[in-house]
Amino acid sequence: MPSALITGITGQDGLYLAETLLDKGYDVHGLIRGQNNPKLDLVRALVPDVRIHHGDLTDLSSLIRALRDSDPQEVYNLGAVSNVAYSWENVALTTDVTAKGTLTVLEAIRLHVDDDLSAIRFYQASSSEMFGKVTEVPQHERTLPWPRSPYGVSKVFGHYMTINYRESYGMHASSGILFNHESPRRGPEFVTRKISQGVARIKLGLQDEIVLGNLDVQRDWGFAGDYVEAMWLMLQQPEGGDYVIATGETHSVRDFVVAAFAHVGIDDWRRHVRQDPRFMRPAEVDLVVGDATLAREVLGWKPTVSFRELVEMMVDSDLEATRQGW
Ligand code: NAP
Ligand code: F7E
Repeated sequence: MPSALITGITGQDGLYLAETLLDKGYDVHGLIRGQNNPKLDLVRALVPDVRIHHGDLTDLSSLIRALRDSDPQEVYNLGAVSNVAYSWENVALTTDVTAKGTLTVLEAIRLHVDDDLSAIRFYQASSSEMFGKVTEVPQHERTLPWPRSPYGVSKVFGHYMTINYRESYGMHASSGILFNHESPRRGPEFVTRKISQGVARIKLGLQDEIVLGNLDVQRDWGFAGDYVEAMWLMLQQPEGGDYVIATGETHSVRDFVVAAFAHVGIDDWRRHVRQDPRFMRPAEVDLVVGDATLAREVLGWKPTVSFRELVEMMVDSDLEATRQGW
């Protein structure tokens, strides 16, 4: 039975990836941080077969211990301070976890496997945020990065460290440059879930308005369940590589708002949306759209959920959760 260790198991992608790997017959191990992590119960409820290891991306010895105890053939580094707005307010923490944390995992693997770096295949969760102020449209694997946030800068560091370990040590290290992917499990601090939760509550008469920042920005939004399959496919290739994972379609935050309200039969969405500079960013990523040709040709990967299906899935899930009082 192949074995995999996932950092960031409590996050949106960690949970979907754990389910995917368990379905494929893997022995799945997850790294959990903190002495009383509130999301541990969620992990135990959704993926009870995952074996838990305690550790932190900023703590090298905890990572070496997790590797020793799980003895994985594959390591998926999904752990990060992943909220872009928060990364300006916590620059040092973001750098420690999202940038240096990646290097710490790579070093832990190097120390754990001694000189046989082919023993472990490594996946790094890179991001379209690296493209920031885009230098070309659409963005592909060789598009010049121009990050616009401490989070984006940290991801650029992790991305190139991953490439460097592949080139320096011949490690099977891959980097998935994933564009925004969402789901009913998305944290409510991200705009899509904030909208789907807000629309559900407005529909059920529990709230009047949603307060948002910039409605004009455009993102390439896909479904997280599709994107974790791409992570696994990367590690099944004969050699490590870098792949853009995206739908190739772009929509504005306003499009998401309109589609979400329309789905619950509310046409006059303007009555329920207020803009507040509090949710504007010091530097914005105005438009990202990915070219996933390489992933389609080499990995045989393509998205299966459309923008409209994604919006409806998230709103329906939040309607159900709100009705049930979850
Ligand atoms: P998420 O829901 O925010 O999950 C982040 C995970 O990182 C959580 O499990 C969190 O644990 C963990 N973490 C935070 N600090 C840590 C530390 N010091 N040590 C160990 N773990 C730590 O993020 P996601 O959406 O699943 O994304 C997964 C990865 O893909 C992240 O690296 C993200 O930056 C990257 N990414 C995401 C997207 C997207 O659209 N979702 C796109 C591109 C790249 P706690 O629960 O304990 O906080
Ligand atoms: O913002 C605008 C905001 O926070 C999307 C992370 O997973 O994807 C994610 O980062 C856009 C931004 O995601 C609100 O200004 C308007 O332009 O949902 P978000 P993100 O910043 O794109 C990338 C690929 C990652 O790698 C990250 O880890 O929406 N926006 N009003 C708002 N955003 C938020 N959060 N809240 C608002 O009220």
